[in-house]
Amino acid sequence: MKNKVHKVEDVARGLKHAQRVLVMIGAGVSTASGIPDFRTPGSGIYDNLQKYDLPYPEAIFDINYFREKPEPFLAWAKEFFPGVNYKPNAVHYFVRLLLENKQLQRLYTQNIDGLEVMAGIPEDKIVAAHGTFTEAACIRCRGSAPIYEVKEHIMEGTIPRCATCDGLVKPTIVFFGENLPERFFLYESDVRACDYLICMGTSLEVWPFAGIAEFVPEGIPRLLINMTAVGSFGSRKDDSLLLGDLVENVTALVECLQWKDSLVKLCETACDDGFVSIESR
Ligand code: CNA
Repeated sequence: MKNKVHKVEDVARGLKHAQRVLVMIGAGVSTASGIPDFRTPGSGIYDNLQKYDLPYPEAIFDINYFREKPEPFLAWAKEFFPGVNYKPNAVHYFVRLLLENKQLQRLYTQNIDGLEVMAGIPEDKIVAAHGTFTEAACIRCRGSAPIYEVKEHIMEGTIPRCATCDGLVKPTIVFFGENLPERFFLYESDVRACDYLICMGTSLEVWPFAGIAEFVPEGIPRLLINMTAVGSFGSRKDDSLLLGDLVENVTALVECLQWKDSLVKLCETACDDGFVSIESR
């Protein structure tokens, strides 16, 4: 594994020539925006769920548990409802720069925070594999419900219910036990078409999302930028790993690609009170 941990300059040299970059990301990409991930010891959501008295951590996003006890998820959603407190960070804008450089084939995200769209990446370039907070539906009759009403309930601490059948309503983010959106299966052609894969900020514990990295054919360079090594990264000849803090590694990579000024400009557009720009890190 050690020999797979690359120098950022070498990674930049390879990435520069890529024309169809597939990017897959997880919750670690948004921690620099202030949204905790799932599994980082200490700060991750799973280590901070005692107040919800869950039988097991994943229960907060489990459809069967939600059916019985929606309150823990609704309390979490009140705190982390997208667009209320959070802004994209340098990692989201790095993907935007790949787009502007005409290198981005597609961005597959497990995140439900919508920060990719806020960073200016068009929706046809994004596959929100675990859904988003932009729509809501009844979990019993499947009828759609206005997301703004559901949001009002969440913010007021009341339980949203279906106007038709009185079933529970939730944002259409994908819970454990639910199917992924059909659009996710675009990955079958995307993995065959890409000439480079970048995977960032995910433990690769959740399937089938994690499988995208496996289905990329041998011989296609795969780059992992994450705190720790995950999945099978490091097992292939063409793998490289940049381990440690994502914003630091991405900023260093962007500098090598000579995109630093553009990144700073983009970050400044998101910058107002409370947002930490890359210049101040
Ligand atoms: P995870 O299992 O919590 O893994 C996160 C990974 O990111 C870990 O390997 C961390 O080491 C790494 N990481 C965290 N912070 C940093 C950092 N600053 N620098 C480098 N690496 C870092 O999260 P996954 O996304 O893999 O799990 C899949 C779940 C998480 C999906 O279903 C999401 O819906 C769900 N989730 C999403 C959000 C969000 O939308 N922002 C937040 C929390 C959970």
